[in-house]
Amino acid sequence: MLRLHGMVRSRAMRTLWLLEELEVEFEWREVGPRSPEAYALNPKGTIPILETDEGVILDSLAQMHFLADREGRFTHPAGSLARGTQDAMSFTVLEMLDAPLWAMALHGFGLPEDKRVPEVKDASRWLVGHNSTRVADLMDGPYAVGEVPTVADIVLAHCTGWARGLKIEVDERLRDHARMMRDRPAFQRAAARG
Ligand SMILES: N[C@@H](CCC(=O)N[C@@H](CS)C(=O)NCC(=O)O)C(=O)O
Repeated sequence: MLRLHGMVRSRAMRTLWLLEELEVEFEWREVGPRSPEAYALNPKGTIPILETDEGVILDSLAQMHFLADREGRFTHPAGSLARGTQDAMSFTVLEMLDAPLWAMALHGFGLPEDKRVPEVKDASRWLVGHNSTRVADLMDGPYAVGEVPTVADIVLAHCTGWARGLKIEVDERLRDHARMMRDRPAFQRAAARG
Protein backbone atom coordinates (compact mmCIF):
# COMPACT_ATOMS: atom_id res chain seq x y z
CA MET A 1 0.00 0.00 0.00
CA LEU A 2 1.26 3.49 -0.82
CA ARG A 3 0.77 6.36 1.59
CA LEU A 4 1.64 9.94 0.68
CA HIS A 5 2.19 12.54 3.40
CA GLY A 6 2.14 16.23 2.56
CA MET A 7 0.00 19.22 1.70
CA VAL A 8 -1.64 20.11 -1.61
CA ARG A 9 -0.06 23.57 -1.56
CA SER A 10 3.48 22.20 -1.51
CA ARG A 11 5.78 20.05 -3.64
CA ALA A 12 3.66 17.09 -2.47
CA MET A 13 1.21 18.16 -5.19
CA ARG A 14 3.60 16.72 -7.79
CA THR A 15 3.50 13.18 -6.40
CA LEU A 16 -0.19 13.46 -5.56
CA TRP A 17 -0.97 14.52 -9.14
CA LEU A 18 1.04 11.63 -10.60
CA LEU A 19 -0.68 9.12 -8.30
CA GLU A 20 -4.01 10.41 -9.64
CA GLU A 21 -2.74 10.15 -13.24
CA LEU A 22 -1.63 6.56 -12.69
CA GLU A 23 -4.86 5.66 -10.89
CA VAL A 24 -3.06 3.46 -8.38
CA GLU A 25 -4.45 2.90 -4.91
CA PHE A 26 -2.95 5.15 -2.23
CA GLU A 27 -3.76 6.87 1.04
CA TRP A 28 -3.40 10.63 1.40
CA ARG A 29 -2.32 12.03 4.78
CA GLU A 30 -2.39 15.79 5.28
CA VAL A 31 0.94 16.50 7.03
CA GLY A 32 2.73 19.83 7.35
CA PRO A 33 6.46 20.50 6.90
CA ARG A 34 8.53 20.32 10.10
CA SER A 35 5.58 18.70 11.92
CA PRO A 36 6.08 15.85 14.42
CA GLU A 37 4.44 13.53 11.84
CA ALA A 38 6.95 14.60 9.19
CA TYR A 39 9.96 14.20 11.51
CA ALA A 40 8.72 10.75 12.52
CA LEU A 41 9.31 9.54 8.94
CA ASN A 42 11.94 11.96 7.65
CA PRO A 43 14.90 13.29 9.66
CA LYS A 44 14.80 16.45 7.47
CA GLY A 45 11.16 17.10 8.42
CA THR A 46 10.31 18.00 4.82
CA ILE A 47 7.33 16.93 2.73
CA PRO A 48 6.38 15.06 0.59
CA ILE A 49 7.05 11.65 2.11
CA LEU A 50 6.02 8.51 0.26
CA GLU A 51 5.61 5.33 2.29
CA THR A 52 5.78 2.07 0.35
CA ASP A 53 5.53 -1.52 1.55
CA GLU A 54 9.33 -1.71 1.40
CA GLY A 55 10.25 1.64 2.93
CA VAL A 56 10.09 5.41 2.66
CA ILE A 57 11.05 7.54 -0.36
CA LEU A 58 11.84 11.21 0.20
CA ASP A 59 11.86 13.91 -2.49
CA SER A 60 9.09 14.57 -5.01
CA LEU A 61 11.20 13.79 -8.09
CA ALA A 62 12.48 10.50 -6.66
CA GLN A 63 8.92 9.56 -5.76
CA MET A 64 7.62 10.38 -9.23
CA HIS A 65 10.38 8.40 -10.93
CA PHE A 66 9.76 5.44 -8.64
CA LEU A 67 6.04 5.43 -9.44
CA ALA A 68 6.33 6.13 -13.17
CA ASP A 69 9.04 3.49 -13.66
CA ARG A 70 7.08 0.97 -11.63
CA GLU A 71 3.91 1.50 -13.66
CA GLY A 72 5.72 2.04 -16.99
CA ARG A 73 3.66 5.17 -17.62
CA PHE A 74 4.16 8.93 -17.53
CA THR A 75 7.81 8.42 -18.38
CA HIS A 76 9.93 7.47 -21.35
CA PRO A 77 11.67 4.10 -20.80
CA ALA A 78 14.87 4.09 -18.74
CA GLY A 79 17.91 3.91 -21.01
CA SER A 80 16.26 5.62 -24.00
CA LEU A 81 17.41 8.93 -25.42
CA ALA A 82 13.92 10.30 -24.79
CA ARG A 83 14.36 9.43 -21.08
CA GLY A 84 17.68 11.25 -21.01
CA THR A 85 16.01 14.31 -22.54
CA GLN A 86 13.08 13.99 -20.13
CA ASP A 87 15.40 13.82 -17.10
CA ALA A 88 17.44 16.74 -18.42
CA MET A 89 14.22 18.75 -18.63
CA SER A 90 13.15 17.78 -15.09
CA PHE A 91 16.53 18.68 -13.61
CA THR A 92 16.64 21.92 -15.59
CA VAL A 93 13.24 22.87 -14.15
CA LEU A 94 14.59 22.19 -10.66
CA GLU A 95 17.71 24.24 -11.31
CA MET A 96 16.13 27.17 -13.16
CA LEU A 97 12.67 27.47 -11.59
CA ASP A 98 12.35 25.46 -8.38
CA ALA A 99 15.65 26.74 -6.91
CA PRO A 100 14.92 30.48 -7.27
CA LEU A 101 11.29 29.95 -6.19
CA TRP A 102 12.59 28.22 -3.07
CA ALA A 103 15.08 31.05 -2.49
CA MET A 104 12.11 33.45 -2.50
CA ALA A 105 10.36 31.30 0.09
CA LEU A 106 13.45 31.07 2.29
CA HIS A 107 14.09 34.80 2.22
CA GLY A 108 10.37 35.57 2.59
CA PHE A 109 9.48 33.35 5.55
CA GLY A 110 11.61 30.17 5.69
CA LEU A 111 14.81 31.49 7.26
CA PRO A 112 15.11 33.00 10.75
CA GLU A 113 14.28 36.70 10.39
CA ASP A 114 17.83 37.90 10.99
CA LYS A 115 19.12 35.66 8.17
CA ARG A 116 16.73 36.90 5.47
CA VAL A 117 18.10 39.14 2.72
CA PRO A 118 15.19 40.95 1.04
CA GLU A 119 17.23 41.62 -2.13
CA VAL A 120 17.47 37.86 -2.76
CA LYS A 121 13.69 37.78 -3.13
CA ASP A 122 13.76 40.47 -5.81
CA ALA A 123 16.66 38.90 -7.69
CA SER A 124 15.02 35.47 -7.55
CA ARG A 125 11.71 36.86 -8.80
CA TRP A 126 13.52 38.32 -11.80
CA LEU A 127 15.44 35.07 -12.34
CA VAL A 128 12.30 32.91 -12.46
CA GLY A 129 10.80 35.10 -15.19
CA HIS A 130 14.07 35.22 -17.11
CA ASN A 131 14.66 31.46 -16.82
CA SER A 132 11.09 30.67 -17.87
CA THR A 133 12.03 31.63 -21.43
CA ARG A 134 15.17 29.48 -21.33
CA VAL A 135 13.06 26.52 -20.19
CA ALA A 136 10.36 27.18 -22.82
CA ASP A 137 13.07 27.23 -25.51
CA LEU A 138 13.98 23.65 -24.52
CA MET A 139 10.45 22.30 -24.99
CA ASP A 140 9.90 20.29 -28.10
CA GLY A 141 6.28 19.46 -28.75
CA PRO A 142 3.06 20.09 -26.94
CA TYR A 143 4.58 18.47 -23.87
CA ALA A 144 7.92 19.11 -22.18
CA VAL A 145 9.46 16.26 -24.20
CA GLY A 146 7.51 15.15 -27.27
CA GLU A 147 3.98 13.95 -27.77
CA VAL A 148 3.12 12.38 -24.42
CA PRO A 149 3.03 13.83 -20.90
CA THR A 150 5.68 12.65 -18.42
CA VAL A 151 6.88 13.52 -14.93
CA ALA A 152 8.77 16.43 -16.51
CA ASP A 153 5.41 18.01 -17.40
CA ILE A 154 4.18 17.68 -13.84
CA VAL A 155 7.23 19.31 -12.27
CA LEU A 156 7.19 22.03 -14.94
CA ALA A 157 3.47 22.78 -14.59
CA HIS A 158 3.84 22.76 -10.79
CA CYS A 159 6.64 25.32 -10.88
CA THR A 160 4.73 27.49 -13.36
CA GLY A 161 1.70 27.43 -11.04
CA TRP A 162 3.94 28.29 -8.06
CA ALA A 163 5.41 31.25 -9.98
CA ARG A 164 1.99 32.44 -11.12
CA GLY A 165 0.79 32.25 -7.49
CA LEU A 166 3.57 34.72 -6.68
CA LYS A 167 2.43 36.93 -9.61
CA ILE A 168 5.64 36.35 -11.56
CA GLU A 169 5.35 36.93 -15.31
CA VAL A 170 6.44 33.71 -16.98
CA ASP A 171 6.91 32.92 -20.66
CA GLU A 172 3.60 32.58 -22.51
CA ARG A 173 4.55 29.07 -23.70
CA LEU A 174 4.84 27.91 -20.09
CA ARG A 175 1.50 29.52 -19.25
CA ASP A 176 -0.16 27.64 -22.14
CA HIS A 177 1.54 24.41 -21.10
CA ALA A 178 0.40 24.79 -17.48
CA ARG A 179 -3.16 25.55 -18.59
CA MET A 180 -3.21 22.38 -20.70
CA MET A 181 -1.82 20.29 -17.84
CA ARG A 182 -4.18 21.74 -15.22
CA ASP A 183 -7.17 20.88 -17.43
CA ARG A 184 -6.39 17.22 -16.87
CA PRO A 185 -8.94 15.43 -14.62
CA ALA A 186 -6.08 13.98 -12.53
CA PHE A 187 -4.89 17.49 -11.65
CA GLN A 188 -8.41 18.48 -10.65
CA ARG A 189 -8.77 15.40 -8.45
CA ALA A 190 -5.42 16.06 -6.76
CA ALA A 191 -6.24 19.75 -6.19
CA ALA A 192 -9.60 18.82 -4.65
CA ARG A 193 -7.80 16.97 -1.84
CA GLY A 194 -6.59 20.30 -0.39
N1 LIG B 1 13.58 18.57 -3.07
C1 LIG B 1 12.56 18.24 -2.12
C2 LIG B 1 12.20 19.49 -1.32
C3 LIG B 1 11.25 19.17 -0.18
C4 LIG B 1 10.91 20.45 0.58
O1 LIG B 1 11.77 21.29 0.90
N2 LIG B 1 9.62 20.59 0.90
C5 LIG B 1 9.17 21.77 1.61
C6 LIG B 1 7.69 21.98 1.36
S1 LIG B 1 7.35 22.25 -0.34
C7 LIG B 1 9.41 21.58 3.08
O2 LIG B 1 9.01 20.56 3.61
N3 LIG B 1 10.08 22.55 3.72
C8 LIG B 1 10.37 22.52 5.12
C9 LIG B 1 11.81 22.83 5.40
O3 LIG B 1 12.56 23.18 4.48
O4 LIG B 1 12.22 22.70 6.56
C10 LIG B 1 11.33 17.66 -2.85
O5 LIG B 1 11.13 17.98 -4.03
O6 LIG B 1 10.58 16.87 -2.26
